[in-house]
Amino acid sequence: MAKDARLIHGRKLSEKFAAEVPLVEDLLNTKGSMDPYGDQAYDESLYRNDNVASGISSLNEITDTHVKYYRENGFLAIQNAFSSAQISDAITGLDNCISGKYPAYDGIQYERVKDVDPESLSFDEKKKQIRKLSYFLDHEKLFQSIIADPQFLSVVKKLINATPEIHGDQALFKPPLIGREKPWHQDHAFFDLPSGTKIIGCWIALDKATLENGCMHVKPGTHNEGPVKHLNKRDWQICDTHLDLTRDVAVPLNPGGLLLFDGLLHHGTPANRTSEFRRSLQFHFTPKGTRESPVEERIAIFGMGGENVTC
Ligand SMILES: O=C(O)CCC(=O)C(=O)O
Repeated sequence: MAKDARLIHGRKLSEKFAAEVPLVEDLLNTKGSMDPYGDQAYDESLYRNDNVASGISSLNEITDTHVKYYRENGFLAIQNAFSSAQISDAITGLDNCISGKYPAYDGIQYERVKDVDPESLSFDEKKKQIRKLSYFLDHEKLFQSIIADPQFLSVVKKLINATPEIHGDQALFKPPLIGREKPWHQDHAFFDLPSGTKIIGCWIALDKATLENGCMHVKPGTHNEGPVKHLNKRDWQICDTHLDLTRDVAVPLNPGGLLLFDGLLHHGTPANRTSEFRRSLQFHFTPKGTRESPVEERIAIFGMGGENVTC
């Protein structure tokens, strides 16, 4: 897959839109990049903990009822989707990418921590400053047991009702104490894909994802309400004052748990202020043969650059 075909958040925008959605421009004197937004204060009531999704217990339990549930709600949680061997391979694969085993690998993005060049730190200290890794599939084979898992792919195929093709690969670290909030958003707002493309996000817990350390929160049914305008605030996000917080459902997962969700579903994660990592993998799939669309189309649908915004 060509690197250009897989966009990460806010990248690859024409100059015209660079002021609205910042490019990850402030590259360090190293191979990594720095989070353009940083850890900003937010209202903690944007995330409720009183509605918690349970989901089904394994990939082979999926029935037509669950497919219907996904279509209506825009998400499905599967508690024991991947084995401990698959999860441990994935963690080793990420460690390999971080340790410099693949000299051409340059997909690390760090949390914005002042005055520290993370590349100068020891392996363990460096890991604690990583926000995310992208584009690792071209370098590391250890993820194959997950992304080529026939049961997993068969569930993805059922849910998007098409042969799936991978569009993006990321690992989201939410490191201890400094892992920042990812405000409410729709993933399609980050991808230059034609309107109406069936995108499915597959979020896989590598550590226990809890209410305390920043598990996923979703708003059931919002995927059926169309694209909404995003603005550039604490991230490329939905306006805080446009959110119906009564619809928030939290999705805690154990390692190996999987959240499948529609590219238009409103979702977000609070910050991690605990002393534990909350690492995850995130893959996006689209129907095979889906082609990119111009960035202008995406901005016309999702972006407003903050005009008439009161939040
Ligand atoms: O894992 C997270 O904290 C947020 C993931 C997410 O929603 C995203 O990157 O689009």
